[in-house]
Amino acid sequence: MSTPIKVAVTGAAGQIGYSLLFRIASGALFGPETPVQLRLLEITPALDALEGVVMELEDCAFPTLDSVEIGDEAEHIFDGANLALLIGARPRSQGMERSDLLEANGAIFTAQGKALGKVAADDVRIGVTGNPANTNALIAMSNAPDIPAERFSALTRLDHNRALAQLAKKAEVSVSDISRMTIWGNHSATQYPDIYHAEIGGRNAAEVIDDQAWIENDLIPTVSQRGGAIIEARGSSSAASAASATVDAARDWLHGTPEGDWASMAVVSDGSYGVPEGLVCSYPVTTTRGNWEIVQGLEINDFSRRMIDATTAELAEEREAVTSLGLI
Ligand code: NAX
Repeated sequence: MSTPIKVAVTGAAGQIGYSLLFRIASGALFGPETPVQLRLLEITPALDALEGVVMELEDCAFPTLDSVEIGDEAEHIFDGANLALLIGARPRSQGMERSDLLEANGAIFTAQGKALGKVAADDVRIGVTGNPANTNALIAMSNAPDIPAERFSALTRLDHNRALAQLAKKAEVSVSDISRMTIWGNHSATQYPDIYHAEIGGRNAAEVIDDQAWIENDLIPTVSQRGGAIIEARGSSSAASAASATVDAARDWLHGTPEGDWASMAVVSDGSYGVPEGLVCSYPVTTTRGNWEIVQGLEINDFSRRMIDATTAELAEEREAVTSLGLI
């Protein structure tokens, strides 16, 4: 067995946590030879429930689970973390304005960004799942100036996986026949699932499908509104699929995207593809050993341009809102 990896998870007693922790503890992220030390952060009232989750983790007797530490103090839980998965966030309650939501989450992600900056391991990578994920990542990143901005990302892998599944169904192929799917922009209703560069068995997916109406009226709304459809059907928001996407995203980030393929990840923009610099925007990226690079040189057609501009305009508005709240 190799040196244990410290994985911090926030919102650990929540729905996503309940799927995610068992995947990580069983070796789905680092394999059967790497022990994992889980460090779980919750708000004080949720610590009792978290104790119950810890009992269940113990009862699984996972050989790869080295230890579990729980608590409600970010600086204690993030101490030495090599990977921090920030899942816990304040959901929008009835009557809450968007600015109230940004402010409530701002308080969480400023504090967690500062704590990570103080105590996380030198090689820490931080993945934000809690919504509004892109802007929460921007807030955490801005409050941890000693951590390189490239170490932060927000989750758009669930949207990516949803788009893969829809395309596979339409083309009557397996998801494993599809490569180079892209989600651009914000993890929100404005996100843009782009299949103009995707490939099915090595052929251009948009050409194979040859149905622009399906792209505009079916694929894009189905993927961007999938979260709402799941809430309606299940009575609560997507959890297992979000946990699975969180594992996929972290695994690819740390271990690399497959040769010839890429992943969608919201990362800090360097201005590529006309996205304003500094926004945390979903891009097609390739990764190797914890580093990512935005895929360059893709031709952007007029339709894609409009879609990318709309979703990045929303990100820019969110940035303005959190700037005026003094959060970044
Ligand atoms: P739950 O409400 O089940 O769990 C959230 C947990 O976070 C709760 O246990 C709560 O006590 C905890 N929490 C709140 N504030 C905290 C803080 N300051 N420190 C530590 N823990 C804190 O939500 P769940 O279904 O697990 O979803 C978690 C987040 O993921 C939500 O913001 C949700 O909107 C977001 N999602 C993001 C997705 C994505 O693709 N980026 C998809 C799924 C999900 O909707």
